[in-house]
Amino acid sequence: MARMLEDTSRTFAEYLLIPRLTRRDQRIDQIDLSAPLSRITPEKPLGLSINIPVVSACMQAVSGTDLAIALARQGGLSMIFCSQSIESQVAMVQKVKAHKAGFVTSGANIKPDAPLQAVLSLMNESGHSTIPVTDDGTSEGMFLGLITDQDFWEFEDDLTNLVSEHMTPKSEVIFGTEGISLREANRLLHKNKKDCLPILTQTGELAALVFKKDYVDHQKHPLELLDDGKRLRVGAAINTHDYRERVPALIDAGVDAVCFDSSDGFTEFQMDGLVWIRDHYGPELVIGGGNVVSAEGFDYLASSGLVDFIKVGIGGGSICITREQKGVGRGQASALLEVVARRDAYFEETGIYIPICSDGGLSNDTQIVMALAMGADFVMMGRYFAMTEESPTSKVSINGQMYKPYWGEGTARAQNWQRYSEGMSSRKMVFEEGVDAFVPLVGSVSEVLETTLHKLKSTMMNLGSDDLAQFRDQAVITQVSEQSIVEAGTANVFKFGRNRDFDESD
Ligand code: MZP
Repeated sequence: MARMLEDTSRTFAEYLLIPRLTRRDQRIDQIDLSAPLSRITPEKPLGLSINIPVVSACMQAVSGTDLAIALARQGGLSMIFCSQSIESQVAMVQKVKAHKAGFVTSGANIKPDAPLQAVLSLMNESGHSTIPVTDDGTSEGMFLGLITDQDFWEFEDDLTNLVSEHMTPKSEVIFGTEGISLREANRLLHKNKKDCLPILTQTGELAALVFKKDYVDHQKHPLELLDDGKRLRVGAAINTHDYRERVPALIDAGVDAVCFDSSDGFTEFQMDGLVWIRDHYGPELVIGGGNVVSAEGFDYLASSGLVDFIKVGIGGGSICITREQKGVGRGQASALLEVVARRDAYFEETGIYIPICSDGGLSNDTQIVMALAMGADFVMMGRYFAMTEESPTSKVSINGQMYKPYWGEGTARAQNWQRYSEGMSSRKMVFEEGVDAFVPLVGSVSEVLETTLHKLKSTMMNLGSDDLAQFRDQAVITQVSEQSIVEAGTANVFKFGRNRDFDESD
C-alpha cells in the first residue's frame, strides 16, 4: 500500500515570522546577504559564493545575456538556459564573460584609410563613441590613434574624408602598456581627464581599453559578482542528455557554475551525469543538482559526494502545471522544510554543508524572505526576472499596459523535452507541463532588487540577524490560520490604487 505522509503539503503564504530582539548596534546597510554556491567541507571551507541570495531560472524567457549581466552587477547569478544549441548557449556565456569590468577588448575598430561614413556606421551599430584606429582594423592590430564623435561633424565634414585626416594620432594619445594595474589605468584616466585609455602591448599593438564610465559604474555596484580576472560571473544550465558535449564547451567558454535543469532530479540519469562530469573535470567545477522535494531525494544526490548545491521544488513554478498534469509535486514550504532539516542533519553527521536553492513559486517579496528564513541559502526565480526590462523578450502593450511574454520550459513553445523526458525514447514533448503567458513589465533588475533586498534586510533586522546564516538559525516561524491570512491584509478600509509590489495578487 502507498505510504501516506502525515503532513499536509504547505506553501509559504501559510507562515509568518515572529520578531526577535533587534539590537541597538544593528545597521541595515551592514547586513551581509552573501550565500554559498559550493558545498562547504572541512578541507574546503571557502568556495564560490554569490553576494545576494538570488539566481535567475534556467529559462528561455528569463536568463539571456542582458539579464545575466544586470544580475551579476547586482551580486547575483544567472543560469543561462540550455534549451538551445550548445553553440548559442556558449556564445551567451562568452558575451557575459567578455563584459569585463575594467580591461575590455575593443569591440569596434577601424582602419586609417576608411572613410568617415564608415566610422559613423560603426558608431551607430556598436553604440560606441570612441573607436580605436589600427593598421588592419582589428582589436589586435598596430595602434595608430583614436577617432571619437568629437573629431568630426556629421553634417559639416565631408564623410568621404579618410579617418587618418581626423583621428587623434598615437603621438597625442595618452595610453597605458600591458601589465599596468587597473588602479594605475584609472589613475591615468583621472589625471589626464580622459574617458578612454587604450592599453598597448610592448610592441605597440592594441591590447585592451579602459573606460572611465566602467570605473564609475563599478563604484555604483560594490556587490558586483566578479571572477579573479574581474569578469562578471555567469552560470549555465545543463541537461542529462548532452552533457558530454555541452559541459566541455561551457567550461571552455569560462562558465563559473553549471546546474542540471530537470523537473525531477531524483534519477539515475542525473547521477550518471554527475559522475561523468566529476570524472572528467574534478572537484573544482561548481555543479548544482535537483530538483528534489524530499529528504530521500536530497540524500540520493548528497550522498554521492559529487554535488555542490541542490535545488528544491516541483510543480510550484508560476507557469507550471506539472501537478495538474501528472499529480507529482509538493507544496514548496513543506518540500523546503523537509530537505533543509535533512541537509542540517547531514551536516551534523558529515561536516559537509550543502547549500539549498528554493526554486520556483515565489510570488512576492514576503515569500522570498520566508524561503530564506526556512533554510534556503538562495532562491531561483523565473517570473520575477521575466518581468524586468533586461529579460530576453520584447515588451508588448496590451490595453495600454506593458507586458512581457513568459513561458515555461515545459511548453510546446520552449520544446525543452530534455528537462522532462528522462528515460523516454521519443525526443519530443508528448504533453505540456507549462503554460505560455504574459507578465507585467515592472522595471529594471536593479530597481526590483533594490526593493526586495531592502524588505529582506528589514525583516532580518526584526529578527536581530546580521547575515543569512543567523537569519535561518534565529527564525521562529508560525503556521497561520485562514483567518490570520485575511487579517494580514488591510481591513475595513477602502484602497485606491495598488501597492507597488511584483505580486499581482496583493
Ligand atoms: P517561477 O519563479 O516563475 O515561479 O518559477 C520558475 C521555475 O519553474 C523554474 O526555475 C523551473 O524550476 C520551473 N519551471 C520552468 N518551466 C516550467 C514548466 O514549464 C517549470 N513547467 O515548472
